[in-house]
Amino acid sequence: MRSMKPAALIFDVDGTLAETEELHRKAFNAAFKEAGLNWIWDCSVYGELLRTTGGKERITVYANLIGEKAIDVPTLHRRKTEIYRKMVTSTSLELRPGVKRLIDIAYKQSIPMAIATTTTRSNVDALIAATLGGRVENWFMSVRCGEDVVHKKPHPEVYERVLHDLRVSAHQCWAFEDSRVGLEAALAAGMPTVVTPSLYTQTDDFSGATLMLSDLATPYSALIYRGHAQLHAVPSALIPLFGH
Ligand code: XBP
Ligand code: MG
Repeated sequence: MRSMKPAALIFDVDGTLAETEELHRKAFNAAFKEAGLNWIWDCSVYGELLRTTGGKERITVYANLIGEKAIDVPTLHRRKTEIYRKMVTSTSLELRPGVKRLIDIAYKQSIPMAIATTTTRSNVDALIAATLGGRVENWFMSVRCGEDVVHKKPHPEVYERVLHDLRVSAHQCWAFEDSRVGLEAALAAGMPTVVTPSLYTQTDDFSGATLMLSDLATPYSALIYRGHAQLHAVPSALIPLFGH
């Protein structure tokens, strides 16, 4: 039986903590331009490419798709990461509604928090410094990123690594995700999952999620999903965390 107090809260980053994918897309395009490539990923192309998790993997899939062979993917991606970091620190990026409040409440209640993401670690460092302030380790007891795994989401490896770090059982924790691929990873790791769909994932299939919310600030609101208003009961273990 699930205990009342969650053993840990494990957060995805892109799309869940903040709406970052547009910044990623712009950083990719800027890196392509600098490298003299005539590639422009518009929103619709990027939406398709997001099915591939991980920036290096995404560049490789696209290069294969258009038959471009002579691409130095690691160098191109390194530059994209530098550009993205600068964008994060120079833009007034905000956490999604309710994220800060949830983190503050969990912090005060000494509930361990962690990060399970497919993005690059330095992107996470920059995002946390720009939004929560300070070092990511000040807030999160385990931070596992794209570099830490062989298989990125939807494979559960990144969640399994976090669970191992924290020495907690999957079913006693809660995952927070925004996408189908992320949800699949969390479910495959055995975790109940709260989904807050983001800009690029509004039409994803979220079957299997324990709870779906438009954002973490409005847990009792109706979520309009695929044309239907859905009311969700917040599981009892999470009620103290939403501050209502
Ligand atoms: C989302 C991703 C990432 C970013 C790009 O990660 O798929 O690949 O789009 O980041 P999350 P990199 O698991 O946080 O939703 O270029 O650093 O890979
Ligand atoms: Mg995500």
